[in-house]
Amino acid sequence: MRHDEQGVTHVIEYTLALTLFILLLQSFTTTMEFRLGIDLDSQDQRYPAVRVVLGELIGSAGNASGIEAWEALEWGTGETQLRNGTTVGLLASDGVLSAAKCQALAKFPYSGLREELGVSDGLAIEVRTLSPDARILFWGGDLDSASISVTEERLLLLRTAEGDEVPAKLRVSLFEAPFKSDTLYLTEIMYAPTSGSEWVELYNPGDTAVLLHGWKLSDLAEDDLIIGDATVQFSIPARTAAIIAASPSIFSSDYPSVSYVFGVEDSALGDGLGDGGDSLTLSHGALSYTKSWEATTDGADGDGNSLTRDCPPCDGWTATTATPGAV
Ligand SMILES: [Ca+2]
Ligand SMILES: [Ca+2]
Repeated sequence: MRHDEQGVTHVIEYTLALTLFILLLQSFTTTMEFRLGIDLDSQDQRYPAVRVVLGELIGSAGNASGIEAWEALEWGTGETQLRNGTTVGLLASDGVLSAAKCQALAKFPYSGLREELGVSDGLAIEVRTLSPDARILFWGGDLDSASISVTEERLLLLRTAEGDEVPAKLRVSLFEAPFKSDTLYLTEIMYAPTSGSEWVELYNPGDTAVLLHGWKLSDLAEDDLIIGDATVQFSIPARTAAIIAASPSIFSSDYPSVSYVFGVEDSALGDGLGDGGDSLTLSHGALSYTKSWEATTDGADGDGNSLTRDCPPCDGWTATTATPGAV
């Protein structure tokens, strides 16, 4: 009997030892997978990638189709892009960051520049002066909502508009986060102009340019896609207001100082914005915002005023002096 009991004990001990061994092996394997997983993860790929982006941004003076003063160019869609053998060198000029080029970056649409730089992650670019500690430029996606981010910094000189050179920091981040949807606000409606063209104002509050492809204006009768002249870039730069006019040429001759003027598919916003009252919707895919008015209660009914939104995201609208292109 004792012999059998010993045998059972040995079997139990053996089983326990085997179980322990398998558990240890499993946990070791899991750890290895975890470690290998981290090594192969895109997180680690971001470290070299962010250095490549930094190098691209400051690696040369930049040259677009032979035009070196490209900071004056528009960067929506169109022929003038950085590809096809041209160098990126977006922010540098003679090895020094250029304030003008930093400003010009606000005209670059988000997807366009990421494509130029070969980035599939979220991308943010920031330039700060060191003393005083002040932000000169922020371009890119919403870093605050990033779950993972990799940042690389470089100390450089920034040449200001006045020609001074001050110490600054260029910071590039690649991150994983839901992309901030490109959002435009309807901010002003001239539905009953005393003369000239009906127009509406759209404002881009973001840090990157918004491409206008697929954005639509609709009144109660008709939908119109926003369209651009083939000779102009089809985007609204960061923190800029643009005008969509029934007749862009008439609007531009009335307001020559407004830089960003686009039209719609035909020569009317909807079927023409009703002078007595109407409803206007700005939409893109699932995004949609509608403003309705009655001339008798809301005003701006042919007296020279326009309906102006109290602030870009505000609910309130006021009949007041028209300020096309300014928010
Ligand atoms: Ca009208
Ligand atoms: Ca305005």
